[in-house]
Amino acid sequence: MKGTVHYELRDNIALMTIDNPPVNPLSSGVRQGLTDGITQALADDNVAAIVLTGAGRAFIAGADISEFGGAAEGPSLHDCLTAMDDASKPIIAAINGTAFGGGLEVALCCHYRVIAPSAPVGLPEVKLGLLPGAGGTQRLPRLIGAAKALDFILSGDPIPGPVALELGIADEVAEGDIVEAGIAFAQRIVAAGSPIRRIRDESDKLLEDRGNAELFDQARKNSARRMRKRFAPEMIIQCIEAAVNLGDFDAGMKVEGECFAQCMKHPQREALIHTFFSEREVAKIPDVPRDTPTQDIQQAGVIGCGTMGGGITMSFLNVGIPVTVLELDQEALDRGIGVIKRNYDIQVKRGRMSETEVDQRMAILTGTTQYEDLGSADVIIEAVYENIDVKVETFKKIEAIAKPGAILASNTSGLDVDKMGDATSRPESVIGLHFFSPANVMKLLEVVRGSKTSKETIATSMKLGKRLNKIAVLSGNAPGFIGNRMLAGYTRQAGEIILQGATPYQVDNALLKFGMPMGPFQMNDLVGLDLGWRARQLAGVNPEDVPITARVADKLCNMERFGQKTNRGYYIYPEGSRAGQADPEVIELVEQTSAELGITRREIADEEVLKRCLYPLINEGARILEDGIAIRPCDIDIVYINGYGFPEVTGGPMFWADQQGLDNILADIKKFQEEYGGDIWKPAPLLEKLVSEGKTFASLQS
Ligand code: 3H9
Repeated sequence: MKGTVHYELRDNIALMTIDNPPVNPLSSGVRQGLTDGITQALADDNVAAIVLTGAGRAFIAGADISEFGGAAEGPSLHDCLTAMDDASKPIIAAINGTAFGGGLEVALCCHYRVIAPSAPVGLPEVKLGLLPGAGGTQRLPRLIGAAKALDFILSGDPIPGPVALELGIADEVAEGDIVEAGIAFAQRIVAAGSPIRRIRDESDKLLEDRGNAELFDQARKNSARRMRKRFAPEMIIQCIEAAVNLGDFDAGMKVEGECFAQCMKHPQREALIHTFFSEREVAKIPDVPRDTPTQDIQQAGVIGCGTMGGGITMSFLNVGIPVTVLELDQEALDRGIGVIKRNYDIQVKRGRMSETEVDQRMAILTGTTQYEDLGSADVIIEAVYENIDVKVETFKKIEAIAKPGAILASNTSGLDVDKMGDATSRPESVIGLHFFSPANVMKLLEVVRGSKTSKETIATSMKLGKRLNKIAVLSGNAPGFIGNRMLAGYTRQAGEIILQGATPYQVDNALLKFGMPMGPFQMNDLVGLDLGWRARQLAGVNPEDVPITARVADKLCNMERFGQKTNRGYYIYPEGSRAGQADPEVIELVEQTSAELGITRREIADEEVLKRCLYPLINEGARILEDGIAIRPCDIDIVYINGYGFPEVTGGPMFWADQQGLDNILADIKKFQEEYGGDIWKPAPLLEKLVSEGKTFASLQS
């Protein structure tokens, strides 16, 4: 059994300490230990009260989610909690650190709660496609009222100790030694002969909202907006509604049990737990052990203060790392720094940041036009024009001024990191750090290892990613890395489909319904249609050599419709709005382009749109695994969820593919190969192998 609970006597108080490193989830051994400890304390006449705490940095991180779906050993959590709730001696939770999910539910089963100021408490189950299924949906509304419980459980966000006290979740905030504070609290309770407070028996707060249908309607509306396509929020609302309207605790627990079971069976639950573990798995690199030495990053240099450079700079400033940002001339520098300041001011206006915080960030930002000023930086990231010759020249300049051992990074989105490394005499220090736009917001950081990049450089970069509050995923060095290599097929298919009969709006809507935050044409409008058009013009590509899937975009650019930046692209954007409107002129342009190319247009079903856009991701993903560019399928999932908006509730493209059945996907890919031909529909050998062996991508995980 996993985990244990230490039991000791401190005078007349039984101290139980949960020990299941690193974060004390409620694994089988912990449940057993809790049950045994309570039994022992109740049987011992010398024990007047029980104090429960956690060893290390957490109180309890929740149920052990790695146990879900498997055969459960030891006592159930419910039996364990009932024993605590029914105990004839007071139990005091001394919340030393994180109390999440089942961990907070354990604390709510205790009769009193003393909390450390820094200890976060939360019920984050909704983020895993679940609900607090150990009485949380019934006890919390009894303690803090239904409205606050709805907000707390539906957001899943943690709150610190003092806020827990304010809300009524904790009875006391204790500075210093939390165990001593818990014991002192217990002794006071015993000395005063205070009655045991069982939340299950309270109902005053519930009565305030009995029959208040408006409260639950509003919660439904809010969660439909904030948690689009999620199954768990409705289940949570039903449980709290039951707590309020049924009144009887056991009847409410029955509803909670049924709703929890529905969540457990739902594919979203499996997908979201896959995502949770994958986000942690991607940090593990087989040939770069955890104890690989890393460098301390105290100062950063960023080259270029345009959209990407500015966003990267903000990512560092936001975590307190001073940045020197370089631009070619003073005018561009002033403009770039001005944009950074304006972005922060917007945050202040929206109430997300204080003026003081902005001042603190701006105070650690230095602008320069001289490369020498980057000489003391521990990491230098170039965010110059995406062209290999420009990048190589930039790396020569960086190498001339960078201090020995500094990390020399490129923000390239797909160019050869080795070519940049070879432009220097220290390719071991050169690495790709591919941020996603807007870089200060997007969670993904693709870390690209060149063939000579050292393990120290990789380990430092992965650690830096975490410090910047990003999820860093390691990619091999091949054109487009993981994300953009896969994206190429997706956007090309979207381009083909509109020439064959769909409109850009149909394609976008089909993908929106699937759960993408925006469709491929909305994305093109956001990024700017002119990027590809300008690159083709610079390269002198003849109009007849322009790929057919870029023809419509180029025509739009010839009409100066560059996308959102000009308020027109595939969509029309009314002044000041980012919500595009369909434009009949664009449909005409698409139809005209089909005619010019001799393509007969036909009805295309949304299902075909989806398959043709999404299956190239899977097929290319399989090739990326074969080539060793991504370490595991979950690395691809995390790239796609965090960098490209692939719906989190699907678990990412590779996990989703397993759930669809790889045999079904392969059969469709073969059908598309017959119909449309081209490399894109050549089945990846790995996909064929997995199907022939009856295996899934998940089988490659270990
Ligand atoms: C629940 O409670 C349901 C109940 O309501 C009803 C039941 C009937 N289980 O994140 P870290 C592992 S649902 C198993 O890197 P940090 C994690 O995988 C649960 N393992 O550390 C990692 O393993 P490894 C509700 C868990 O300090 C290691 O611990 N609770 C669990 O950055 C360290 O994790 C949650 O949703 C778990 N519950 O952050 C809380 N939690 O080292 C989920 C962690 O092998 N957990 N692990 O990669 C968290 O939010 C963060 O892990 C926490 C620590 C904030 C606790």
